[in-house]
Amino acid sequence: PSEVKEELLKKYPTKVAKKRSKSIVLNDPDQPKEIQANIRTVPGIITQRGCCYAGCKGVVLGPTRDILNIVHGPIGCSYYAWLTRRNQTKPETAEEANYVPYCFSTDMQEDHVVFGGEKKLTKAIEEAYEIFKPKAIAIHSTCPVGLIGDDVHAVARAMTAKLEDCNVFGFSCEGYKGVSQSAGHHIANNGLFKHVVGKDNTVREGKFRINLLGEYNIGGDSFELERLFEECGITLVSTYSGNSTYLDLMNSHMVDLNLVMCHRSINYIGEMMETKYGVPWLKVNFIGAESTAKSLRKMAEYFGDEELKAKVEEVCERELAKTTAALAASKPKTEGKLAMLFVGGSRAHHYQELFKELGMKTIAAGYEFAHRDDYEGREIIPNIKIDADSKNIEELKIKPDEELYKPRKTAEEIEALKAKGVELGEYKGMMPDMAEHTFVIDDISQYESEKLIEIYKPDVFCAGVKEKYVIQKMGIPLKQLHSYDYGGPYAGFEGAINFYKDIERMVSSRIWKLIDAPWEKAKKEQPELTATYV
Ligand code: CFM
Ligand code: HCA
Repeated sequence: PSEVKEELLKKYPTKVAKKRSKSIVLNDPDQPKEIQANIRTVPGIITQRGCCYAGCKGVVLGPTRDILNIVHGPIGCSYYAWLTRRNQTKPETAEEANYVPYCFSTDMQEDHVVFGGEKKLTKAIEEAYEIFKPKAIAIHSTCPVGLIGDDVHAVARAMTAKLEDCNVFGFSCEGYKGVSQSAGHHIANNGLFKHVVGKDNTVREGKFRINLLGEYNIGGDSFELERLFEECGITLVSTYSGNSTYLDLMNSHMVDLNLVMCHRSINYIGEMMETKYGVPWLKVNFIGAESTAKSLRKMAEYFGDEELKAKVEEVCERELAKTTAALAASKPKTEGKLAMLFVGGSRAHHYQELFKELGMKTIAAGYEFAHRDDYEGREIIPNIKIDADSKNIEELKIKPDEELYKPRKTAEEIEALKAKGVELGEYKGMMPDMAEHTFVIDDISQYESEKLIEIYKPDVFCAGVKEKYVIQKMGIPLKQLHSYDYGGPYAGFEGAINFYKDIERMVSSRIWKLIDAPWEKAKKEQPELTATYV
């Protein structure tokens, strides 16, 4: 494996190789576990990353159906992100507001860049309000807005004062803020916490009230989880933010537990809600049948109610019988195969569970933009160096709420839960779950991906749409773990069954090996050209 690392770095200029070297770690008990993450990509390298605006508007805010998201910027920023993330939503009545299918943009032009875009933004808000009468409007700034200095927050304040019963708030989530989507998550978390959470203090019905943080309903994942909570007798107040509504988010501090799926994108809300209101959070993983059962059981243990525990047990046993049968059908074809996973910030960890169930080994994995704690565990947070790029992102100072702060568990109860394996406010990261002698690579480049593929010839490579076609042309099936390639859901028990079937098909097909990539074809047909063109 150390030769593999050398091979990945060999072609880089010395300085680049030195830098990339710290982001490529062999998961080995004798090697230091520290990985370099959340730093700028070397210019010129083909990265998988997106931008801050994508993390704020596309990821965190986008899935809430009745917050009207206006993108302040050139039309391309909005158009490119229009419905591409596959976050589904299901209004409860035909009349209920749903802005998810729409694309709202100020369509900034050159003269706005020269003379300012605040007037145009004000007009866009007025127009949207006139037509839709939304309860909330969020403004998302893209790169030029920050460069020319439009004050979207002043516009938002003025419009909140002017419009009747409409909360307008802005996000300074210009694409270049921070080094990746991750900055946008943080900005979105801060904005939601400042402008939305805590605005509705109604105590909702239900004995066991929770939120599900960091689950965005891609391909219908949240629907499957909602089904499970309902069957177990759990009241889901809000999901952040799959299939969510503005009202649910405003009420979300009134729960007794936050479950955290995607730690990277939403841990800030979990932490802030705990500090201000006393709601603890529990890391879960609903990807994989066994992980789903384990997560549900932990949740039941947290509430400690015997009836709930029995109900959860009943649901798990019934569902596990189905997933076990499905697995028995797929596993003979998947067992022993190799997978590589390079996705944003959580799925590269969570989906290893599904591959384990299929008997497949994850030989290399990494995140596009996660931080060291998502790799190494939260205990290293105090050791993370805060660089200038991170300092750029506001850290909210949160204090306990004078009326509503109420710790949900005593210190003794928290200790007792820990002894039972239910550790609150903890995430141990991806590395401890990976096998020895596997590679962990942060912000992998296209070049490094290609080298890894040449060396290991994995049976499936998991990444996004930018990687998909290049890698398939290398003869390797690529499973999109962002959009699910138009499939899913993959969460929960039903999701596991869908995943087993889809992966079984992908690793059994020889189609990609039978097709020559255009450059291979050219080499065969006109060998004399290869020196120049290939
Ligand atoms: Fe969390 Fe996500 Fe992910 Fe993410 Fe994303 Fe996504 Fe992703 Mo694409 S919130 S970090 S910023 S699990 S959009 S639903 S698939 S990169 S691994
Ligand atoms: C984003 C969204 C994305 C992109 C997916 C991809 C998603 O980061 O802006 O690269 O295929 O999940 O839609 O991560």
